[in-house]
Amino acid sequence: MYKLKFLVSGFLVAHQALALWPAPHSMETGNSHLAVDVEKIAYNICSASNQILENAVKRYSELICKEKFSPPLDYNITAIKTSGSFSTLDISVENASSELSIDTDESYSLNISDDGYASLLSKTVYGAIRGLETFSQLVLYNDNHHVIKNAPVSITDKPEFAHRGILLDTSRNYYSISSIKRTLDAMAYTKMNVLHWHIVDSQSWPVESKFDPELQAKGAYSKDMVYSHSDVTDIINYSKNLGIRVIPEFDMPGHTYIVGMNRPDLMSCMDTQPLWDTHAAEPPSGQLNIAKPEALKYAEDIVREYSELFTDNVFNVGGDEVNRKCWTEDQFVIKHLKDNPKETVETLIEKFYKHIYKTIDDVKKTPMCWEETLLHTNFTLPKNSIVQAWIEEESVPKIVDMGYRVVASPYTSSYLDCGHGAWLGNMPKGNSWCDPFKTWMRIYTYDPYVNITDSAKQDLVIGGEVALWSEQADDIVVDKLLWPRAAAAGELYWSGPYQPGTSTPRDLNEASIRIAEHRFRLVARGINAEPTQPLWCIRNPG
Ligand code: CP6
Repeated sequence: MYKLKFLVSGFLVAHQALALWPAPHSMETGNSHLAVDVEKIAYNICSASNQILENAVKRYSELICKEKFSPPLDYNITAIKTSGSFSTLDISVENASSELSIDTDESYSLNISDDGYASLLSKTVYGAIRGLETFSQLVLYNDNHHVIKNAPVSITDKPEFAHRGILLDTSRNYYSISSIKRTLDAMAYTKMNVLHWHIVDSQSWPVESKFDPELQAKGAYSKDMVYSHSDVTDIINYSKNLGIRVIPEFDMPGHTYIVGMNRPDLMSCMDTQPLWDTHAAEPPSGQLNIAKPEALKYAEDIVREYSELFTDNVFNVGGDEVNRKCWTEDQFVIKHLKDNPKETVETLIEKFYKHIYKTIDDVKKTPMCWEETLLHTNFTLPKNSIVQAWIEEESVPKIVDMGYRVVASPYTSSYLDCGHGAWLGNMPKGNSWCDPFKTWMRIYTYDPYVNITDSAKQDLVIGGEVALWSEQADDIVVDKLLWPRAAAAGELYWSGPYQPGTSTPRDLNEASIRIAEHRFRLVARGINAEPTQPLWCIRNPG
């Protein structure tokens, strides 16, 4: 019964409203269908412009010319009768000079009249990019012709959350630049706007370092598996053209074993490999030795070099899964504490963070970190910090209660890497972190406002991320692990968790048809996204 209802309602909804993903803030549609000669659409920039907007118009006009996307619902529908033709898209932005940041206004309005004329209005070029994506989703292919259905179409749209991200871990396994760019493309198709680049970790250091070239020489898996400074800049520019920010993470003081390949003198507990599980969250164990001033200086050098390379205002210094035992059992730390009886491991941790966050302040960046830095240390985190929750849903209200901005990514609904078993002979059988598998529906139905009723506190929830930790992922499988599940988060954080104007959760049944379509759209655009259901369900409603 349930299935029957869901198929019927999905069918009706998809035909009444156009199947956009993510759902726009508001949309009105009519009954006219317009024929489109995609080669002849006039795209006019009717306002101030810049290179990013011109690039976006060129990109979308080419995409629309190339794409022949038939929504699966239309496969067995005969030719749509058109009553006019589409000719012109006029684009106007209010301010062509605004920067891409957490404060960027991404709102836009798009109106398509039933006589074939459309206007796209936005405050910024990034809003125009979101509107162009919507426009591209309205141009469909039916019976060997392009068509815009249900004109007049009137859309006003804006994101619920400013930060809508994907974490990509390029340390456990390497990702080619082309696979990162393909991922960025898919993010733009889904109106996601932050690549959280977890670039280094204990297992490899795949990025060029100028202050200490031995770091990547000894830390990368191979000399081919290194992002040079110019590769990074290329990826940042590519992202910026899509309206996507790149926030790098240089995780410290834990998750740093690889630094010890080059500078063992700066490290603690590098020698506990058979006992890694008592000294680290995963092998290999090794943390910066926080009792050594040289280690603090080295961490500072990392922040200084990469905060210059990565141009976004936010700089993430990790701080997750720090293991105290790694230091309480370290001979150097033990001696240091004996010689300095006023100090403890906790005061050393505080001193380490003070040094790092002062450096971030010196270089005029906004710090970002994992929740442990705020919740599990005595360090007073600067109030402008952005804290990323991952351990439990309850961390989100805890962080906003303390007055900090939060990015939600509880592992219970945000971790895309899990579900295919333990990855080492000596890891426990099964993995409670990973169960159950995170389906698109589980991701979609997470409520980032859970247990936060105060609207000022809700405003501190600036968005969320899904994470592709890469112990068992690389560029061969990245598309199917990310898509379309990441798109569930794309709509959650763009459209918000509730039906417009209510506190009722979004309708999974209605979303199921649209996400199935979005998956086909991603495939049409070269992303190897996995299907969410048999085609039969879409073609045989009821
Ligand atoms: N690596 C780093 C990881 C994880 C984290 N940090 C992680 C923890 C639990 C799960 C998945 C990933 N692999 N640096 C936690 C933020 Cl289930």
